[in-house]
Amino acid sequence: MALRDLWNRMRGSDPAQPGQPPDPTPSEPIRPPQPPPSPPPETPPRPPEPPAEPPPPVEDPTPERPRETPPPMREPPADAPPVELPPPSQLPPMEAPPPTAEEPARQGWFSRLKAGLARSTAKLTDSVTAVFTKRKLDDAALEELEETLIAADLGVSASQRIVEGFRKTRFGKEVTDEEVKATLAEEIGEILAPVAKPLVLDTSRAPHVVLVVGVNGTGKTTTIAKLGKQYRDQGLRTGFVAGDTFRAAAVEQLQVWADRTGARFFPPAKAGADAAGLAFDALTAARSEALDVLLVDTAGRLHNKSALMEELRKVIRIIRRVDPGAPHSVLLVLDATTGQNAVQQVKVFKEMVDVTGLAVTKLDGSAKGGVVVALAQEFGLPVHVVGVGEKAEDLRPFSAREFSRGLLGLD
Ligand SMILES: Nc1nc2c(ncn2[C@@H]2O[C@H](COP(=O)(O)OP(=O)(O)OP(=O)(O)O)[C@@H](O)[C@H]2O)c(=O)[nH]1
Ligand SMILES: [Mg+2]
Repeated sequence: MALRDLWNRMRGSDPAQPGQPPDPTPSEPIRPPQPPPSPPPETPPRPPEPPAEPPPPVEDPTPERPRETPPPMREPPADAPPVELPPPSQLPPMEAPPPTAEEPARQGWFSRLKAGLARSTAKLTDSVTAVFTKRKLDDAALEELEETLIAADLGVSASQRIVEGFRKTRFGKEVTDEEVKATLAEEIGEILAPVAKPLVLDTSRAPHVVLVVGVNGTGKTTTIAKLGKQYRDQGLRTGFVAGDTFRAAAVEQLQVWADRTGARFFPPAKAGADAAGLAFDALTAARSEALDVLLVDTAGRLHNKSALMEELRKVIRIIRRVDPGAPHSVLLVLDATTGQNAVQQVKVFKEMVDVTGLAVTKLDGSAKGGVVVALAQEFGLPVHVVGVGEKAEDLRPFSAREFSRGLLGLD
């Protein structure tokens, strides 16, 4: 398929394209919230104040938006203790029901993950059961297994790899569907293990900047909201930048989440304001306020691929004038309901920006959770989090073992 066609399909201009959700109409808890009738202004008027750093030399042919008076700089208390993140393995990645002990908490998360993956599980295990009810693992059975895996969105390469694993260890033996499921979970777990890496924040960056990118409707803004809530619960000072400046609804959506999560909110001065200029101002302010993490929302839909590419690159170029190491993470958000289309999206975004990790959302609404395996096999990019529901605690850290066992419906 030509790249242009691919892009058109990805950005949803092709009405035949499945899985492209319409512009979200917010309603429920962690669905993009309905803005309150008259949202209280979050950002106080900006007093005139000299910028923390001299304005950067103009480098871009496209004019930046005139720089507004910078946002108010809240001085961090002089005696504020440095915020230290526990090692990633100890991060409580999700809000869970109050645990009475460590194990019940894990079970709570795991059962939510399993429930979220239920549709993917059914698709995969129904076929496995149909093929393997006490059957000899011969060439025909292996071929059927491979077809089942491909149909469950694991991708050709991962499916072949898994089937080869079966061939080496089980060929000629009689197997039951339960044995096949357990072995599948192991094989899938091995593919996923190298990519199961948490999004590690380096708060010494003050702030660690996460640029959140992805096609429209994949869950970027919701993921920012969920992460913001989790970070707040970890005691981190978090900022949201409403870089999808063209859509007032997108800015409002993020504003509501900022209010709810107590995040510092950086809105554009006006609709359609230059996203790079906004990001520059926000990062400048976030540094002077010593925020720990700055989550930058971006537009998913621009009129064409090169416009989106240019906007993302410009945001990166401009924020590097404030912090040459920024963005410290580029999180690509993918919607699992689009199945193999997610694979194409990674290819295209990798061409545009240096994607450092993935968030895969809507696994709960999808029978295509197997695509995570295809992504791991094909790109090896870290999968930081998966979304299995709309509540904050449904954004789960990605664990290879939990995910692979959950996908096969195993405990
Ligand atoms: N079921 C389910 N829905 C989700 C999940 N993540 C996001 N959503 C929903 O997906 C819809 C789109 O989410 P947004 O966060 O607005 O997506 P976006 O990428 O910011 O969209 P644009 O701003 O239009 O580019 C919303 O209705 C979300 O509630 C998830 O893990 N599970
Ligand atoms: Mg959005």
